[in-house]
Amino acid sequence: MTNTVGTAGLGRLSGRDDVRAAARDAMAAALAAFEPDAPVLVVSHFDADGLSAAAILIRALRQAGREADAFVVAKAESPWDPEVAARIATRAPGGLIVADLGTRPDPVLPGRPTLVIDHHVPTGEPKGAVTISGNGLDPEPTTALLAWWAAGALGDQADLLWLAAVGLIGDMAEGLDFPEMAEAQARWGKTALRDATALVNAPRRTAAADASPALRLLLKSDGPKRITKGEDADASALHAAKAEVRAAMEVVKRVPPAIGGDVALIVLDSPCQIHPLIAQQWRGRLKDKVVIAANVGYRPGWVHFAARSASGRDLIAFLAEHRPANADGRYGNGHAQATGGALRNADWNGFVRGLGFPKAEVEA
Ligand SMILES: [Mn+2]
Repeated sequence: MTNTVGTAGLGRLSGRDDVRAAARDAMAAALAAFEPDAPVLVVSHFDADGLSAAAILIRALRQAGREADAFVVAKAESPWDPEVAARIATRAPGGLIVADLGTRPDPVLPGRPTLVIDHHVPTGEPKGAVTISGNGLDPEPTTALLAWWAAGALGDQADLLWLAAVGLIGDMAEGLDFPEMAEAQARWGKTALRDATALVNAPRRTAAADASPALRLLLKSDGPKRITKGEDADASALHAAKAEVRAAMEVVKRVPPAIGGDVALIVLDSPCQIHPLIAQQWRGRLKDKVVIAANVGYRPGWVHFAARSASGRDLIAFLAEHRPANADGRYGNGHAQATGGALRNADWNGFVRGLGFPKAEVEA
């Protein structure tokens, strides 16, 4: 069954209520296809948006009497990696929800009923899945807000709205015109929501990238203050993660960009996922450049990089033009203004030679 409510479906709807109703209907259709007596497995990204989406879905499903569990991808993992998909399969889910991990044509577990919830630029229409894609909507919802809309199929989710706000803030969509954001700010407080988001986003940037304390807090908390003011081991882990990331940023903040044509390249060497933060910082200072922050220390044998631009240029198209032959599904996905990738060292060397930065080659 293919039932896409997304780039084609949602995007054509003009009224906001229609978009919300479409997300609820898609969720109901997906759940109807799931095996009723086996657990629902929510596979999600490990950032604030992905984790909040997972927490919303799991809490709403459990509240409705369904068994539901999480599978959060780890550092440098993708559920489309065969070994990761094999680990997902051992959980024997009756249905799979793939949240904030991209919208791809190939299924994670072929033949298993699947719901895709996502807002990145699709690379195809998921085969045999129900899809809720926010990509192309104006304003564009993040995965957590889409999940909250979808969870409306399971009953009233007013108490979980703060989680949708955490996802919006985490993906820098706080300023978009969503009435849900204003409602969450009024009920739980702007500062508490922002501080909780910063904490929830910290563990995935650390060298170990263990997002499980963040997810546990999102699953059990009644609001952001439980996270910001918490003193248990999970809350302490988030504060320690934030300190680790701050120290790693301190080390690399003076690394100067190399400029070549319309590209600015900053090469870092850190086990922490700080390259997106550095790209974001330089984006504001080099407004006419394609800013690429690359990290040669994130994962042995690979170079991970983040690309940002303030010029409005389509970076997914830019990366497609420079795509190395061996690049896999990690390369050049995401959003037109915020993308990136991961390349094996030898492929990275070809990529930077092509961009005119031979000095940025690494030992292959
Ligand atoms: Mn997201």
